[in-house]
Amino acid sequence: MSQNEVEAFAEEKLGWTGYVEWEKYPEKKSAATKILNTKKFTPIPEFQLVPLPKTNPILIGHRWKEYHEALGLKSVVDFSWKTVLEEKPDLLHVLDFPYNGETTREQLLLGKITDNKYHFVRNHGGIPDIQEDVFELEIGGLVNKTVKLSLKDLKDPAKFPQTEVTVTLQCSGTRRIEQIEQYPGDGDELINAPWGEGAIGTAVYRGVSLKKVLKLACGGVTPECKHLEFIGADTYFKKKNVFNYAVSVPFRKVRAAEEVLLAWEMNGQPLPKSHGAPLRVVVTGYIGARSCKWVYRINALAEPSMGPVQAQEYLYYTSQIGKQNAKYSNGFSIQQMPVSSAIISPVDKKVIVHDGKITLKGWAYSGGGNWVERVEVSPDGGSVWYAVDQENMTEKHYHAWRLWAIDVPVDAEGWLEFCVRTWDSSNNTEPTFVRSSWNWDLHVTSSCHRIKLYSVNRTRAATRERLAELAARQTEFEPLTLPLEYTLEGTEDYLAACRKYPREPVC
Ligand SMILES: Nc1nc2c(c(=O)[nH]1)N[C@H]1C(S)=C(S)[C@@H](COP(=O)(O)O)O[C@H]1N2
Ligand SMILES: [Mo]
Repeated sequence: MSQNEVEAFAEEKLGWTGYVEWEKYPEKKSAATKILNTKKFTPIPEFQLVPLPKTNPILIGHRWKEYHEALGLKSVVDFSWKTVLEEKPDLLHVLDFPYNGETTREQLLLGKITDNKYHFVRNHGGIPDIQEDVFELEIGGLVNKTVKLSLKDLKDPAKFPQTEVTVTLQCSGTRRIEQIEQYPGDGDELINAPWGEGAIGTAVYRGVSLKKVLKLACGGVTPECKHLEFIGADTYFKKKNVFNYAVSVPFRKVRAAEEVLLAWEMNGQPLPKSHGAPLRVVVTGYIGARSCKWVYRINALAEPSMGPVQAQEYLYYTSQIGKQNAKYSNGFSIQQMPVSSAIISPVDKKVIVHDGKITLKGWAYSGGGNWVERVEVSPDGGSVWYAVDQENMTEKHYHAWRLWAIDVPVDAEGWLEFCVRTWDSSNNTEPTFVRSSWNWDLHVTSSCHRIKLYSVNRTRAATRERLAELAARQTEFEPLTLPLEYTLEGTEDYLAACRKYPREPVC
């Protein structure tokens, strides 16, 4: 690439490192496409039909790093990783670039509010580095007055009333690994991250209501306005085309004052860079994708955004749709998050030695303005259900999850399947099996979360005896699959038992 071409994609403004404006310059977009079409890139990796590597980071985003490098944006890749190591050293690094980091089980259960250090991150591109004092938000399109607002303006309580809302953000890819394990689907160019149960987190966001900003700064929107589009400063690639991240939500949603915020503070701290500093959108009850980070422009539109993240992704297909017939128009656009839950402790395949009760813990959440009313756990795959006591659930919020814990009565021994289901304030509950709601893009895995535990019930005499024997021999029960080193029964006992109840029937 010539020096001129690299310079063509220079950063837009001083103090806005890592931000290249694409949406305003169609010629610049086609110049970038031309360059991308002349290059070869590392193929999209297979990660569904083969076991995931046991490395950390788990997956490496070679292709997206190369896309950035091809346009002279390698420094964005480097800055992103440096920021991750500073802000998120303890997450599970599911994909190194664009960065996708998952909250661990231990971190998830620490409390109702997720520490900023532990809150998951989902990126579609690099992390921009924008100075707060030069930052401006532009609001245009179908508004009565186009405006540019500095962060100082937005933060001035005399101009806009401020608000704090406790919000759970959930990526619609949360628990995707369960779909992948049963039936692989679209891998995506970006890599549809193989998330477990930790692409969810809860924080208190401080900011201003978008409804009020539109009213006070723009004199409202025009009657044709149906969607509000949010543009983020990161660069996004789709089939060799280049964009800024763009999504939209209906104006109906924005009209609820506490439901769409422009936020600069997270849990009492300045918004971290990985979460969208200096300003992000927070859309309550919607899939995480709509909560645009590094938002610098808002467009009032007559129709949903044509950005690929809005128009071509986050689509929910029927199980009849797949690689053979998927289009952008034949899946519906996922906006509100349905009710879902997960068992976080114990982990799948664990041996539990107990006295008739097993403790389970996890999260439960519902979007779309619904809240969690009841969490139920089954120790037998879904026939018998026990409800979690209200006192063992965190407080109810309109827009946040509830953490829960329960001691489930368990008499049976051996492998048992436990599952959880949640009922929300509209009496919605979860599909029974992964299969019931598998979809090609592997979104919204909201079916009952299932784990298998090996139950060893000490209240049973034979089990108590075996455990006492093991203790006397200073031998551990686990690993489960390792055979006992000593004989299971003496010859005399064996013969006595078999003679009392002979193995052969009588004639
Ligand atoms: N600008 C921009 N905003 C974005 C994204 C992105 O890649 N770029 N990712 C979205 C997705 S898919 C999710 S799930 C949430 C995650 O928010 P978090 O990283 O703050 O947890 O951010 C959303 N906002
Ligand atoms: Mo997401």
